[in-house]
Amino acid sequence: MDGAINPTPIHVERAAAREDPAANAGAWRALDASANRAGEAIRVIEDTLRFLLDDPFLTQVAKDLRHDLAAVLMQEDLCLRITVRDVAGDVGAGSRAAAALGRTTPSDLLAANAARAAQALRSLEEFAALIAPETTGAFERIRYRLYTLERAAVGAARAADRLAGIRLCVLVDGREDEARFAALVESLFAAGVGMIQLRDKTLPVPLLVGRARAALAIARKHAHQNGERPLVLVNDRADVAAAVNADGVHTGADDLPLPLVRRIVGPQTLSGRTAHTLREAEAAVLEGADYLGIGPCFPTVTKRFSTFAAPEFVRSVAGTIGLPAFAIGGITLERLPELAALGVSRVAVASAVTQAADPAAAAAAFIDQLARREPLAQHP
Ligand code: TZP
Ligand code: MG
Repeated sequence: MDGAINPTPIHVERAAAREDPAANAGAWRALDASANRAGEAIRVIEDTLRFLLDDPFLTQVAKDLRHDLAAVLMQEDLCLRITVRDVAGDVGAGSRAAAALGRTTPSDLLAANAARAAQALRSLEEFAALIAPETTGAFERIRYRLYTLERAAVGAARAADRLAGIRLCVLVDGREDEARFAALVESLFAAGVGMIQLRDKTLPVPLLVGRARAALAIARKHAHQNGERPLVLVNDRADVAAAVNADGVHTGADDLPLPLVRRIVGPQTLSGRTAHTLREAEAAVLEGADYLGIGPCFPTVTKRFSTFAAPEFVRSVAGTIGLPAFAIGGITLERLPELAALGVSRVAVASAVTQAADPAAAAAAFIDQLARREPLAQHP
């Protein structure tokens, strides 16, 4: 029969291409180029996380991805692709998009290289279908892992920027009435507090909304010339945070899962998460948290706990997680050196500030002592 009417079945062509690389040299060359591109792009992501963002955990995630890609590229004779490489004969070699390489920040680098890696992985998937169909699923899985890494990496870069310079978060309850609450918040912002978290487990929601709005109005009055102002976050209630347009929401294991928090508060609002173990901290990073609360470090009057964060846990989060992490629970001025020795540079404090005779002075003392620690790395 005529080949145009009854073409060779695809699976026969694929089998032929697989047995004889030359039979489908174009697909092999596309696969070879895509393999190189994907590996290069993931390497740039890894180096950005490693050298610009100092993020050991996400660097490891990128490295695992790169190694797993290399392992897939060794399967089913895919390493034969090098035999068809023809750099001199590549009609696309040397052409460059006009706006290429106009990258200025770590986020730009991460976004550009994640896009490049995703495109290359999609290309790998399509061309592998012609040569080694068994491997397409593996390329697809790597592409999905890349999307998760991208979200976490871009989020970590953004969080580092947004929380740069903020080392103290003060947890405030609703106080006896809004006037006293407003006076406390006003005095904290005047003392230089850059972040508060409204945490009141007993206040009815309408009153919580009122306190959050009041705090945001006070924060706006404390705007600096560059437009930055103190941040107001809401504990537990993503709905309240979204409704009042708060700067963020802080949740834990008993609250909504992080992806659902994000659905409620949208892309701009900071989403913080409490972690009690390194695994929880890593999961929160991969699920898109903007910062972590780690603890409880010490016994506290504010919340009852049966177990406390081991120093090794605090040290491991401080040493491996690049996302801003606030130690929490029973933290006093006197305990800061002990925490600093574990690598902690940010703390979240309630009673030591809000139950002090002079909360503003207590907050100022925390800010002062935390600022004496080595400055946080500033990203270009
Ligand atoms: N999560 C862990 S400890 C804690 C929370 C909300 C309470 C922190 O308050 P304090 O008074 O600084 O110990
Ligand atoms: Mg909670």
